[in-house]
Amino acid sequence: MTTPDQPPHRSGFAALVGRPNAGKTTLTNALVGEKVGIVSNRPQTTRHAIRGVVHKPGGQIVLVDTPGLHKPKSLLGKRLNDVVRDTLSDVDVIVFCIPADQPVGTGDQFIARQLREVKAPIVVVVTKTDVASKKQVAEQLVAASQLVEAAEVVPLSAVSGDQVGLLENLLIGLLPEGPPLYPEEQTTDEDVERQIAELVREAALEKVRQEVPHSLAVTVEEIVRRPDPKKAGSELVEVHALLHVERNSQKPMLLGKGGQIIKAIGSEARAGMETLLGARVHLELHVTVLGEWQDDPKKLNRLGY
Ligand SMILES: Nc1nc2c(ncn2[C@@H]2O[C@H](COP(=O)(O)OP(=O)(O)OP(=O)(O)O)[C@@H](O)[C@H]2O)c(=O)[nH]1
Ligand SMILES: [Mg+2]
Repeated sequence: MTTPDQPPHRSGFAALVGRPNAGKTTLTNALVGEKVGIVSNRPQTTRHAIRGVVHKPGGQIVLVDTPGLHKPKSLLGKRLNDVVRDTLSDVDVIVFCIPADQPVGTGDQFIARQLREVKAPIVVVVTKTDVASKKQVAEQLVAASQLVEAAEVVPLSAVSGDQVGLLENLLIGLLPEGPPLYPEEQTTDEDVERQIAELVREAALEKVRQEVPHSLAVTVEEIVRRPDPKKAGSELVEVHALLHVERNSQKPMLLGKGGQIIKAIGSEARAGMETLLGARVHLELHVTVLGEWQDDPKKLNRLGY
């Protein structure tokens, strides 16, 4: 119920779009206050639309983090762009992310053109202000405003948190009146299996040579939960995951000398899983070759893309 001195509750969907590496997922995680999506300095880290829910007394924002829009070089790339386009037609607000530390370029113009057909209001966010000079940020704000007709332009840093709260209030103000769409305790609709697979991919992305990240996909083959023999009343979760690469030559790049790299991937991913599950995790990783899967519709379907 609303009273005259209490503004109405608002709720709806806000899609984050921008070129690969713009900081969309980092911003999503900062707004939600929890890790809902994986982050890396490699482009095309995010490969599906991820919902993250922001709960505030005055409103609820359902963020939809999307893959970076780019000129596709493979069937996977085309599918990723389709995920973004499907999302755009169905949200109340668009958050167009443009990094402060990189010049506005053809990639941003390509996205701006896609946004011309969208009816929802656009908030332009200049991201990563913590690593840009004041002058750079000011210039970027001007360049960004010229790209699209924006309802608002906000410079912020998801890493330092500067202006993130301001964006949150602004987004709530742009949503329609309505009750919460998700229950208070829910922060994402990602299922545990996918989150586990993503943690493995995240741990791998920055540990391998440049060519591997694009060719890497992770599937979870089995999750077994049993009582933890070392801790009464707790669970021990056994996870079997497969890391798929496209070529035989990429296998040793992922394994490393004496298995060093895969070991490091395993221990980082396991730590993330233990935080996620609140239980001890035993993680088994295997590397396998799935030839040229990025351009094979059947293989893409099998991998969930
Ligand atoms: N310094 C700084 N780095 C940031 C900030 N936001 C993101 N980054 C870094 O930028 C890189 C890309 O961040 P992501 O959040 O994965 O970018 P994304 O737009 O989701 O990328 P894709 O999923 O590939 O489209 C990572 O190395 C982040 O740590 C920020 O506010 N400040
Ligand atoms: Mg991302």
